[in-house]
Formats: sequence, C-alpha cells, structure tokens
Amino acid sequence: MLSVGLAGKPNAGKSTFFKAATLAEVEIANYPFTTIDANHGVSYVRVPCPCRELATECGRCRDGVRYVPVELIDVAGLVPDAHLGKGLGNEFLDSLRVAEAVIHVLDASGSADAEGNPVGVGNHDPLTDVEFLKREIGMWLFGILNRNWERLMRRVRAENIKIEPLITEQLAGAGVADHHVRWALATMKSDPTKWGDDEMKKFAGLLRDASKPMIIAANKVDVAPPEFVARLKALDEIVVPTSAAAEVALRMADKSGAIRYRPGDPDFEMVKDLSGPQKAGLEKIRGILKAAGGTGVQECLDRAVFELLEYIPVFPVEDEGKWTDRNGVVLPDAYLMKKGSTTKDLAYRIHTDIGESFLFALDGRSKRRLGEKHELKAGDVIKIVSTK
Ligand SMILES: Nc1nc2c(ncn2[C@@H]2O[C@H](COP(=O)(O)OP(=O)(O)OP(=O)(O)O)[C@@H](O)[C@H]2O)c(=O)[nH]1
Ligand SMILES: [Mg+2]
Repeated sequence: MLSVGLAGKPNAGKSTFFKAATLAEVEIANYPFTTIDANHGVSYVRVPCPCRELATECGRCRDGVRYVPVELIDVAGLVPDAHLGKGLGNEFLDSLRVAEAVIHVLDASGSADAEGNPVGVGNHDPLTDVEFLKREIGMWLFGILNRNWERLMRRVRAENIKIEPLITEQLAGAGVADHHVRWALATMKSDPTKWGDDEMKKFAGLLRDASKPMIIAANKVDVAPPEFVARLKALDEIVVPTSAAAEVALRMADKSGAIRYRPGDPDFEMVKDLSGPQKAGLEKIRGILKAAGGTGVQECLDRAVFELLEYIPVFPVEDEGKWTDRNGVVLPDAYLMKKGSTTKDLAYRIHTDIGESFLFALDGRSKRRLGEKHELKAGDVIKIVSTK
C-alpha cells in the first residue's frame, strides 16, 4: 500500500491530523513530544466511483464517493538541528522510509515556538518553520549516505566498479529508488569520488526532493490569524489550510450517527436532534467549512497522492460488460497506479502471472481492445485478457 508520512515540529497537530484521517485513538496534547513511537494507520483518498454510470450500486462507495486506502505514518516532532541531537534527534525519521510523500504539518496559528512549546496564538511566525523540515530530512539522508561513504569510494576507485548501484543499495532502507539516485547523480554533474561534505549534502538534498516530495498542511486554521494563512498560501509550494481538530469532530459525529458527513465534503447534514452546546459546536465548525470549502484534511491527502505523486485510480474487472469480478461483485477494486502506467503494468499489478501471460485489455466503457502500451487514464474500468 502506498504510504504517506506526517512530519513537522512538535505540537503542530500531526497526531490530530492522523486521528482525523484514520479514526485511530492516539495521544494528543498541547505540549511537545507527545508522540514518541510512530503511529501507523490506514487512511483513504477520495475518488469518484464509476458505479454511478451503472444501474446498480457497487456497495463499496458512499453515494458515488469511493475511498481508496493508503497508509499514514505519524512520527515524533522534529526540531531545528535534530540531526545534531536536538529534541528527540532525527533517528525516528527511519519510520518515514516507506513514505513516498511527506505532509508537513505546520502550526499556521503561530501558537507554538520552533521547539513546539505553547506561546499563545499569533506569537510565532509560521513562515520561519517552513524550511527547517527539508533541511532535517536532507541531513537524515546525508547521515545514512555518510555511514559507509569512504569505504564505498575506496571500492569504486580500487575495483573500478559502477557507483550508482552502490549508492542505491546504501539508501534502499530510506526508500530512495534507483531512478532517484540516477537523477540526482546526473544533476550533480561531478565525480562522487571527489566529493566533500558540501557536495554530499547537496546530493542528499536532491535525493530528498526526488524521494520525499512535500505538501504543507497549514494547520489550526480555525484559530490562525488570517494574515499568517495568507502568507503561507503565497509560498511557491502546495499549501492546504487545514483544521485537523474540526475534521476529528466531524468524523466522530458522523460515526456516532449525529451528522452525515463524508470526509472531504464542503458541508454536513444534521441527522439527530442534538443538545444546544453540541449543536453550537457543530455550527461553529460549519463556519470553518464555509470559509475554506472544507477542513482541508482530505484535500491534503488527495493532493499529496494525486497531484504531488501523480497517482490515478484504476478499476480492474473481470466482466467488462457488467464491471464485476468472477463472483459478480461490482467494481471490486480500486488501484492507485502512477500516471503513465499502461494496461500491462496493471496486469502485473494484479498478478505477475497475469502480466507475463498478457494478451490485451478491454476498455469497460468503449469495449475497445487496448494494447500493452496503452496508457491508463484516471477512472478507467479495465478487463485484462491473458492466457492464464
Ligand atoms: N485549534 C486547533 N488546535 C489543534 C488543531 N490540531 C491540533 N490542535 C491542538 O494542537 C495540540 C497538539 O496536537 P498534537 O496532534 O498532539 O500535535 P503533534 O504534532 O502530534 O505533537 P507531538 O506529538 O508532540 O509532536 C493539541 O492541543 C491539539 O488539540 C487544529 O486544527 N485546531
Ligand atoms: Mg503527536
């Protein structure tokens, strides 16, 4: 399953975001380093369900909104100079190694200092928190790279072997892939055996940009001074204003049956008659939704997966007419595939055997035959025909 990490300074709301997105019970508190061991959970990205085009409902979506699982990882808070041992250090970043993208949860309300200590709303400039996470993740990768660097370079010089596989092997545990290494080496345009610390740090920074792209959740918008949010939104990055606290409240109320709210919706419906204070609390949240078009939590996950990482949802079926599997289940699966994936990639994703014995694919809408190089589109319903 595709993994997304949550990182940022202590007290920014990472665990609140995690709870909102997974409904897992985790510790949340207004002081730094509440989380020590990483939380792992299942969250979902939101896609339109193709069953709306059929006469039958699939039973797997909520009124045409399909939620596709992704893993979410909530790690301990990171402070500036964590790589020098500040705060809890940076070793816990190892739990981000499987993350393909990082959501930088930033306290947009300015209510905590750089180390996460509460200082009261508006008393810390959130813009000063933007850059440090990149530096720390870069330094974490630099640390991994540096561990055996001299020995590796001696081998390269003595045995005249290729450097790229050695570096890839060294970084495999950090979730850096061979194409990331190839791209970063090509960008450096210099001989790694002659690199000093500065070049290695630059290289680590490139590897970070390639392997851990980031999106910013400007959190606590419900209390943030509007000018703080406006300045964050003006950054040259993907910035999504969020209220993780509002999303927790809405999802809990939906789960209890008090309201009808689908994660990511711009509004909700009251279902039960609630007490005055409960109703007032929810109406206050409605105000936050109205102002921003949603709590931002679902938008943040969706944009990380679909915009930053460029995944598309694809629906494999065995009956291209009825859009079912062999047991008659309508649209049984939704796969997240990288943009640019082909019908053959989908066949391999279903099973190696199916990939190896691929004949052709059928488009569930046009019923046309598609060759192995045919590029998939978001929302495609596809049957793979193979000899197996
Ligand atoms: N007003 C408001 N408060 C929030 C929001 N999200 C989180 N908080 C509060 O911020 C404080 C810190 O939340 P946590 O989720 O524990 O933060 P964290 O980033 O996981 O903190 P560490 O685990 O210590 O790194 C708590 O008091 C939360 O209730 C939000 O959207 N709005
Ligand atoms: Mg936490």
